[in-house]
Amino acid sequence: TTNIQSILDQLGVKANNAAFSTGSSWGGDANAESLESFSPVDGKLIASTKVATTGDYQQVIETAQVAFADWRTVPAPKRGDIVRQFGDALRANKEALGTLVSYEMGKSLQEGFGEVQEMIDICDFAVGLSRQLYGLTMHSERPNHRMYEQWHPLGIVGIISAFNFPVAVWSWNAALALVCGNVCIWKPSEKTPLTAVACQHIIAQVLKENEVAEGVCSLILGDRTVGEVMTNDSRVPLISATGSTRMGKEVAATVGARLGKTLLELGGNNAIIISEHADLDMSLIGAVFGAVGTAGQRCTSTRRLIIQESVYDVFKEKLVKAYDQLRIGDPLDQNNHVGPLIDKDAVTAYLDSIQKCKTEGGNFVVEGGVLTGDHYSSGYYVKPCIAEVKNDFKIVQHETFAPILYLIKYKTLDEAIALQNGVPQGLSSAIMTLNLREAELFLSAKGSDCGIANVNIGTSGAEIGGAFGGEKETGGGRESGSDAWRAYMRRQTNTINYSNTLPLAQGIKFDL
Ligand code: UN1
Repeated sequence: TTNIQSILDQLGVKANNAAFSTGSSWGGDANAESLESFSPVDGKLIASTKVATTGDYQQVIETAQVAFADWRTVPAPKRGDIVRQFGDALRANKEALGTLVSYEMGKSLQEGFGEVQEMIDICDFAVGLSRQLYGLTMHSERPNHRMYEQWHPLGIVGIISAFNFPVAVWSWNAALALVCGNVCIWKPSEKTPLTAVACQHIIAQVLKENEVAEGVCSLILGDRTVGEVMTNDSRVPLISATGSTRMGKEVAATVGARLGKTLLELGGNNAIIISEHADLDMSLIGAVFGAVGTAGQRCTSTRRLIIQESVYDVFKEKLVKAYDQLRIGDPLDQNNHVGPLIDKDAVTAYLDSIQKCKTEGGNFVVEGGVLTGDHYSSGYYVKPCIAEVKNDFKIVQHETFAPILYLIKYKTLDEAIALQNGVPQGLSSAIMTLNLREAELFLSAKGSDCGIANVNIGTSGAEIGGAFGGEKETGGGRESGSDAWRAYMRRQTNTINYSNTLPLAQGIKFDL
């Protein structure tokens, strides 16, 4: 078995009064409320930290403001080089950090390592980007004038992350924000504070070696209260938040009221269309990994399968067989496919959704349930289950963060696309087909309305090189690859007159 204590030691994570960090320096009030982190793997207390006070927050924000004044003047490629070193430090700590992610969050070890790999990849991406923060040049309508645009940093970027990707989502934001010249304040999920503490140690060491001042990367621990203080603070021009649609609506309203910027990554209700022209064996892997990977707790998890009627029964049979072979248990044991849910509330939500689905007429072809016994001591291990439903069931319209897969039958592709789009969320989508016409229709303007649309790939496991995010109740934000960096910068249009007269635009005459 994995020695968690030695991993905590390697990552510098220990029980103390820490509630915040501005880099290498840590603080916290011994009398503040404790923030305890229990592992969903075995229910044991891993370590406890403190909840940050408003005073702690003020200290963090003031340090960040001072740091920004300097950091914005560091040439972008130099900032990129520091992010490159952060990527190297992550490579050196991949095994330890990936294991802690697996233990604190409950995802399989492979997925824990995969998450750290995403961090390394975004660092590499950001290094290249640090020399490519391009603006356009335009031709002025006036003689001897030049027009161009440039991109400047925004200032302090507040990052609110969720438990399910406790470290990668922060790094997507931080790596881009940093090369763009911003400073960051990270408020991680209160369910996974220790992986955040570990990341803070890793990045702080790199910043220190490069003599970067305190305040460029800060961490603030606590529950939603501290998050609310940050979203209300006009000294934070951009709030990037990942989590539920309910949380996102609150963040959008608060930040919108002060006309700040938000980057939102909220719920998904992702479907795979399985056509009669699909490679069914390939579809099976995509569907099962999408539905049960991370115990159904990815925002990209596959929640619905929309299956053509002529292959419906065959595919259903394949699914039932595959679910029969799933090994549920300790995620640190690489023989297992599925680990626990994050906590008791998640188990309650899972059971509640199953009940609601049955009440609405859902037919379970693979039954759910909570596992009990020595191997499941935390009480958070549940059985991935499958129900035949109608797309308009209330529960099917809702994102339950658990391994519940819904099956829906269709006749025509138009109908399948309407079903796939017929939910409030719009994150990820996929079609399994070997038919070119079907694939292209699905990707066309008449096709999927999601931010991510795949062909012959499942809904989860997006690469960092593309822009990640979705439409409708998913919040509209785009993170990581492509030109997502623009969200972390402000655009400035510059017009320069090098003539010896002052002609006005639009041909306006104004003589003195
Ligand atoms: C999330 O669930 O919040 O596409 C992020 C994926 C991962 C990221 C998921 N690369 O499944």
